[in-house]
Amino acid sequence: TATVVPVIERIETVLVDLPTIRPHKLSVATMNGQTLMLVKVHCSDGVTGIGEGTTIGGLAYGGESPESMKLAIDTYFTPVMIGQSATRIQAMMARIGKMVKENRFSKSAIETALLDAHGKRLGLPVSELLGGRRRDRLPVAWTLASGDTAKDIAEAEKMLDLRRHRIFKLKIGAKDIREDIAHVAAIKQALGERGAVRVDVNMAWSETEAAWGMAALADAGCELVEQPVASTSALARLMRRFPIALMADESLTGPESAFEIAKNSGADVFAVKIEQSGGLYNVQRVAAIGDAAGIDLYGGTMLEGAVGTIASAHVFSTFANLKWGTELFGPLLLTEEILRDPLDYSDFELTIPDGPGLGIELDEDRVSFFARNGLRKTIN
Ligand code: MUC
Ligand code: MG
Repeated sequence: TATVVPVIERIETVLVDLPTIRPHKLSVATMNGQTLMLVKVHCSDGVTGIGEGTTIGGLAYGGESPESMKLAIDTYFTPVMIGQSATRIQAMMARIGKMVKENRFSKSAIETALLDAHGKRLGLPVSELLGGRRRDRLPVAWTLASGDTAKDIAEAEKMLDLRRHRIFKLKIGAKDIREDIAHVAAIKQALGERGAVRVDVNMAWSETEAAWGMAALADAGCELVEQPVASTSALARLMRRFPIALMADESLTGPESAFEIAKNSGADVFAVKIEQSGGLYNVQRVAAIGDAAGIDLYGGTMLEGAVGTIASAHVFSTFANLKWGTELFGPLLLTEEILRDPLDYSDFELTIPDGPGLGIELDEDRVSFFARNGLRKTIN
């Protein structure tokens, strides 16, 4: 008998607004909360997959917002997907790509939901659909971004005591460069060898500021600087001039940009993100380019909630090399738990779930409770 291929029947989206544990201050925006755009893909075999999209500070970071992702999926993705095979995920992403040119974050959310559904259908974790995990746990960095040096030191000490994090990423670039360097130096001095210190400038510096700043950061004991400048050619010019690793983040928007950066020797490290790359398969393409070019990998975040974080964890677990660990702490920045069973963050690492699909289950009551007004009915 012929196999009956499950098809996509229905797609739902919802915005979920959650508070953060404290204001999160980046050079581009201060976040007091995070909005999760959750998507559910219902298939004809009764299987449902979940995906998530987030941004940082609404439209402050890039071209998509949670609201625009919802609109794009409801209006443009859904008609292209309904009635199509639920199991041919790469063909589906190519089909969507023809109708939707940009919208990488929305594509990541949809691809996550398709992979979650397919994993549930086959009884396999998403990591196994992607070639198989090489590790069950991932080191997780914490971002210090309260805007206050003493508060940041106290927060880092707490994380060390809890054995939750020992890699700290400091958000700088909003203040005067000398003040920022003094802030980094004070934190590194307080932590010593107990904690690694890295910084993310989120493109705030000019090339001259970056040249001065990178030398000073290296002296302060900072081991890595993330996207000090916006321009990719400036990044390339800053390479190898200072004893500090240079990481590309905003410049890395998928395989094509990965290839360009690699070709121009434009980074020591890639901050790989499922949303920036436009999905999990694209993340694997970016990782392959990094590996081929001798560029180290780091598992980045768009401060996703549990769904996007665990989708990221599954694909990062398949990397051959993950030299700089991950920053998959997004759920820990939120005051509210939306999973039935909370994630396991312990001993400085996150455990990647081993159940089918993403291996997590939403607490639907809590999701409905925090759903944006008027949309509460659409998720179930
Ligand atoms: C970014 O630019 O890397 C990741 C951690 C964090 O605190 O903000 C992000 C975004
Ligand atoms: Mg960054």
